[in-house]
Amino acid sequence: MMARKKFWVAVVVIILCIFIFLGRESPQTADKEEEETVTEESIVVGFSQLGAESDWRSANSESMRATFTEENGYKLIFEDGQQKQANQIMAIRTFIQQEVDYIVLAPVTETGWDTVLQEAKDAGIPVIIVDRMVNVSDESLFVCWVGSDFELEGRRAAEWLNQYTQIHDIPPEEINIVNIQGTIGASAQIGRTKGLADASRSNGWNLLEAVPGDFTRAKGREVMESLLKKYNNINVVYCENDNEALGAIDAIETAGKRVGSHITHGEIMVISFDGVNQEAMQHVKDGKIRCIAECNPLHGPRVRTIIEMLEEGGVPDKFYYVEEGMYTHDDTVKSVTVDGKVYPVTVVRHVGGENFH
Ligand code: GYE
Repeated sequence: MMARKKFWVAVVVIILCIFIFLGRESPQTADKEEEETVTEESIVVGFSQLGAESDWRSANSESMRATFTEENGYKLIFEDGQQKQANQIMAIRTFIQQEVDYIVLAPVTETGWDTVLQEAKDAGIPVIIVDRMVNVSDESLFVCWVGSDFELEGRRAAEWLNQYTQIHDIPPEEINIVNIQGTIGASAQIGRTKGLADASRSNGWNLLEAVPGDFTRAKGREVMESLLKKYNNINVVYCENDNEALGAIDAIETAGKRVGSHITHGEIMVISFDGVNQEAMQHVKDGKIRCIAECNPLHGPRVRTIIEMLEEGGVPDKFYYVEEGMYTHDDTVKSVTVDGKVYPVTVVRHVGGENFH
C-alpha cells in the first residue's frame, strides 16, 4: 500500500517537473522575455518631422526610420507635422507626456519654439535639432543641431553662376533672375535667399523678384507661370529646391519657352538645390537644370552618433555642419570658391544610385 502511494506521488512530482520545465523553456516564453528586455532597454526617440513636401524630406524621414530601428536598440515615435508649427508643438508635448528619452525636432520655421522647448528642458528630456535651425533666446534649450549651412549653399550656387557667366562673357546687367523661394521663415529659405540677394547686389545682376514656392513642385509651377506673364526678360530662375525646379520647368515649357544655358538667346537657365530627386538629376545630365547645390538629407546616422555620445556621458558640439558639393551639367566651372574655400563640382554623367553618404 505504502509503496503504491509513493509510486503515485513520484509520478505526480515528475509530471509537475515536466510542466515547470516546459513552461520555462518554451520558445514562446523565451521570445516574450527577449521582447520585454528589448523594449525595456530600447532608447525611445520622439521625432517631430515637419512634413513631406519634397524628395529631400522623404529621404530625410527614411534615414531616421532606417536608423532608429529595434535592431539598433531604439523605439522611434514618428510624427508628421504637415507643415504646421502648431502640430509640431503638439507632438513635442505628447513626447514629453510619454517620457521619451530624446526629442528630435526638424522645425518647419525658425521662430516660436521657446515655450515648448523650455517644457522639454524642464522635463529633463534632451532635444536635438536637425536640418533647419531654431531661433531661441536661450540656446541651452537644445543640446545641439545638425544640418547644412544654407547661406553657404546659396553663395555657392550664386558664385557658380558668376563664374559661368564670366567665362561666357555675359555682362551682369544682362542677367535677369527670379527667385522661387522655399517656405518663408525656414532656415533653408532664409539662407538661400540671402546668398542670392547678396551676390546679386555685389555682382550687379537684376534680381527681378523673389516669391515663395513652398518647396513644392505644384507651387513652383504656379509661381513660375505668373512670373513669366509678368516679366518677358527672365533668363535665370533660382529655385530653392529641386521640386520647385521641376515645377518651374513645366511652366517654362508649357509657355512655349526653352530651358537651357543660352541665356542671351532666349533660354532660361535653371539653378536649384538638393540633388535628391532623380528626375532633377536627369535634368542636370540633360542640361535642363544647369547646376544643383547639394543638400544632404541623411541625418539619421548623425543623430544616432550624437545620442550615443550623450548616452556615454559625452558633450557633443553645439552645431554640426554637413560638408556638401555641387552637381553640374558640364565642367565649364571646375570648382567654386567661397571665402577662400574651394568646393568641388561633380559633373552628372550617370543618374541612379546613391548620391549621399
Ligand atoms: O532643401 C527642401 C526641403 O530644409 C534642407 O527643405 C531642407 C529643405 C530642402 O523641403 O527640399
